[in-house]
Amino acid sequence: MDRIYLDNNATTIVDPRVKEAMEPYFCQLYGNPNSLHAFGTEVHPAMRLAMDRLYAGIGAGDEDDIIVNSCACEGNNHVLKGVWFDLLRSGARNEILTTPVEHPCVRNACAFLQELGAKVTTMPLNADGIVDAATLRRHIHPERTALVSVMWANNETGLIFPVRELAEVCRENGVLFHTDAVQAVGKVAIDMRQVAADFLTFSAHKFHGPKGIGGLFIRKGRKLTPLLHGGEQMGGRRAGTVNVPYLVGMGLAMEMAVDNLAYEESVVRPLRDRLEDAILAIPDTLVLGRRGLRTPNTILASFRGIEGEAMIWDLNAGGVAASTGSACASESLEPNPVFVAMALGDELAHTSIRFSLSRFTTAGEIERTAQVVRRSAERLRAISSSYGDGPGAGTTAKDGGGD
Ligand code: 7TS
Repeated sequence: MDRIYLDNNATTIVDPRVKEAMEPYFCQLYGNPNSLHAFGTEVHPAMRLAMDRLYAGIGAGDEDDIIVNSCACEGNNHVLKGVWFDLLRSGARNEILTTPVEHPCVRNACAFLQELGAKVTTMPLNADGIVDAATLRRHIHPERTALVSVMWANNETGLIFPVRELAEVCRENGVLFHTDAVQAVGKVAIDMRQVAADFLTFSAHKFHGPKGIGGLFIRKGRKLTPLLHGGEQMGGRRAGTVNVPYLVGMGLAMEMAVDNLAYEESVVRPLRDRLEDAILAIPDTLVLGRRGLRTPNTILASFRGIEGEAMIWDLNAGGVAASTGSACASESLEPNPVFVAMALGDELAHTSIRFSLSRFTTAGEIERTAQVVRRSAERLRAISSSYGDGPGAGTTAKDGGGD
């Protein structure tokens, strides 16, 4: 039985064309691009092409910088800690505004900076599960806020935050704006000529590129203290020999992700909706953020009376790979923070399952997943102590229902 991979928000398969494009740069064109001899210089055209593809992919201007780094965790840490050194630590403007549903690399870096003396304010989500411009306006104080960090699309719900408006509010107030666009690349069009963000992070392995390489957009003229000091790579903004094969792969993956945007809408979104309808046809289920603007590939569902972890194991046995939410927190058995932030209660927060599709997902896989999920929900509820006819019938009386 073929396995079905529906955990694409954790990572994606490397597109075979990307792998093929990377291959010559391991054993044939392996020079250090900083070397002056031919081994070094002969990789320059491929690097330039890859960089051009990154600039085009997010609509960056010639004078903006894109720093190639190791992953989005690095990019996000670079922004937050760089701004700490540049602005926050002097004390005059020492506040970061963020959200309760950022990836742990943002939340934990903020917590670390708080220990050093920064003031971190977490803005509440509105009823639709996002932070809107009105909320930001209520929280922003130009005399004390230095940086606002809000993700473009949430990795658990797929909900899209209004970054264009948020960035405008920041610019009007003279406050820096950072957005973690890891889950947005290849799902929504990104054009930094239209969005007044100062910093944006992305990661190749979320859009069918290799793991271990990412990028950080820095708007023209913005200062940002480096995280890694050393050589003059990336104009001195990020030391370390550039991973040429991975950069070549990330460039092509970015171009393909952008070319694929229409397919995401015309094929992936309807497949996602089909699976979502099948889930909601099961009693006492709900899907978070259904009314909002979402990326085309993500479902965050709750199955009342079923522990998320139990269902993941059961689905896995049935050949379907899903997750309880972010893989970075999946071993902690903590309630899902998105459920907590959306005030859906602790009980439901333990029942979350995330399905995330990609352009490689097929209609046949979705049909089979729908069956596996339905059978799994029936089986697990039959033995659940907190659901319907299970051994502990009647112990909870909470409304589920499709959102
Ligand atoms: N930011 C967001 C929004 C993410 O979803 C992730 C990974 C990261 C940053 C970290 O990216 P990396 O390049 O450092 O790996 N998110 C998930 C997830 O949702 N499940 O597993 C990993």
